[in-house]
Amino acid sequence: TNGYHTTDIDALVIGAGFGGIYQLKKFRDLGLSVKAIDTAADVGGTWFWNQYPGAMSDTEAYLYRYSFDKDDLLSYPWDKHYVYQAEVLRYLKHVVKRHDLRRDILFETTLTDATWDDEARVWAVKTSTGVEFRARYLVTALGLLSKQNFPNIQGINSFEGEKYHTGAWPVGVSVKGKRVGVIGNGSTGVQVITEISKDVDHLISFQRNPQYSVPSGQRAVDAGYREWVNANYEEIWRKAKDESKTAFGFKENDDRPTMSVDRETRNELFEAAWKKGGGFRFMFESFNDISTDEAANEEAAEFIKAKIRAKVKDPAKARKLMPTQLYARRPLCDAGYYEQFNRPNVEVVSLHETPIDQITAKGIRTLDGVEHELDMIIFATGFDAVDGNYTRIAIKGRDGVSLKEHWEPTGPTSFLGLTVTGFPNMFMILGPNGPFCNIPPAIETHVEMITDVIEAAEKTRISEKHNPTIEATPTAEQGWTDECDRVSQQSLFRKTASWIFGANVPGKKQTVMFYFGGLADYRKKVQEVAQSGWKGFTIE
Ligand code: FAD
Ligand code: NA7
Repeated sequence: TNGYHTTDIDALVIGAGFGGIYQLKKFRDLGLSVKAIDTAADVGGTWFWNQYPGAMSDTEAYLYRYSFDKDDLLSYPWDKHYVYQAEVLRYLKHVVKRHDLRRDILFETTLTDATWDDEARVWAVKTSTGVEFRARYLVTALGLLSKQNFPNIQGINSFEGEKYHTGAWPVGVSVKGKRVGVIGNGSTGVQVITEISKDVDHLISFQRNPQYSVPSGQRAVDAGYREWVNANYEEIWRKAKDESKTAFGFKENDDRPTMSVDRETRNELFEAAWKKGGGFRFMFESFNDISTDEAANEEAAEFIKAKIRAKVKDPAKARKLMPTQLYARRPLCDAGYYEQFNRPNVEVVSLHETPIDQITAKGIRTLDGVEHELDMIIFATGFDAVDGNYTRIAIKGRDGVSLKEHWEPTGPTSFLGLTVTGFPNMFMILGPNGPFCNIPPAIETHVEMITDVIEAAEKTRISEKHNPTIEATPTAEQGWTDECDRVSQQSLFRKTASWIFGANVPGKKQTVMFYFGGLADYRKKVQEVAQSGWKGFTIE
């Protein structure tokens, strides 16, 4: 009647990245009728969209994957310590094939509008292709780093060359022999600059705030290492999930403050971490207070700055690459980033010294009047993170209140990063205030909890006319929001503007977006909720 073709199903999953793929499988295992949809033309999520040169995971390969499929863990090959985009995409396609999931995924299909029907107790979900799903359960795996952030720079549309956002990188673009400008130098900017500098004619990195980056330690995997991983995989995952905060494959130091050792020892420990490689490792393995104590933070920052000074030969370039903020964003690592600036064809423009005036037909003009002529502009300007994909679509819960309206007064809130009061039977994978850590095990934790609570509710379903509802209580949502706020109080990340606290997009509310207590503690809380008979939820 409304022009839509209606399909009744038990569960609908939005998104076909790491989160959606696993949720689809779990629903199918539960015996529910289920479909997944994605705007993208194939599976992969992040790894479908981010095909820019150099795109790579900075979680080590052995932990940047699912843990649920034991046989696959032991047999699926990876030949480097960090996996590049193409390999992660290949892996996710392999998982989809292995579990025969593709037949239930609709691509190039976007959720535009979802409304809770309180009488029928179903979600009415409209899509861009004219299909309306009526689903008893709705799981949104929309991605926390998925909605691209384009800066609002004057003249952006007048540029006559090529322009791309790294998060929507078209396949087949070549930078060879071109004059390329890169705006942004976070994780993505660092990766793209490191990869393309050798190929371009000329590269200009436009940097607002220079970042701290440490070596990744990328290298080939030898057979002995892989054997060791395979022999210890169970234990490796147990430690990552249940004993670690970041789940990056090392034990965070819980009891050694930076200033508890003398300068020489301190530098030895920094040097050892630098040699091992890995951004999270550098920040969290040697000392317990780099991200919470300003004096400690400064010690780590000074160590990295000395490395930058030593690596970058031209003092003028080195000065522009020198960070001025706290070392308190998602820690970066690279495979030779600073070294690229020793190439004569690679320049850095400090946007603090010479801000962008406007983008012109020919390139980028800075306020000193210089017009930097370019063939291509790469926007490595990040994402409207965490809630960006939620607030741009119309999701309406009980009484017609939208998620956007629910979140407007306070910033995005949830119970456990999973559910929101007033939105029954809707679950987010890595919604606001989920754990801040390596993502695949966080996703598995979410998917498994969602599946378990739905399984419990399904047992109460007495007839087809009585659809159960699961809803977070207002007290539970408020309690979790307060807890996330409390736990993040000490973090220096909170004092440094970045996507982690919603501070990278102009006009966006700055607020707590993650649980900073670590994955192990998070999983304990989830287990307590399950064991208590789903305290915090009302199941009817
Ligand atoms: P995504 O992979 O983002 O998938 C979400 C999907 O939902 C997308 O395909 C999107 O098209 C779809 N979608 C969104 N809205 C709609 C809609 N309305 N209708 C239909 N479909 C929709 N994490 C780590 O832990 N370690 C790393 O090393 C790491 N490296 C990263 C590097 C890059 C360059 C980026 C961008 C992210 C990285 N991440 C990393 C984070 C990464 O996003 C997660 O690890 C993981 O891939 C997220 O999976 P997901 O399924 O939750 O979301
Ligand atoms: P980030 O970390 O948000 O970095 C974005 C970069 O873009 C950063 O250097 C920003 O400068 C810069 N930026 C953003 N807007 C502008 C404008 N208007 N002008 C100039 N420069 C701008 O995104 P990434 O994609 O690198 O990484 C996001 C996550 O994805 C990462 O943590 C991994 O988990 C994967 P700023 O520093 O804010 O001054």
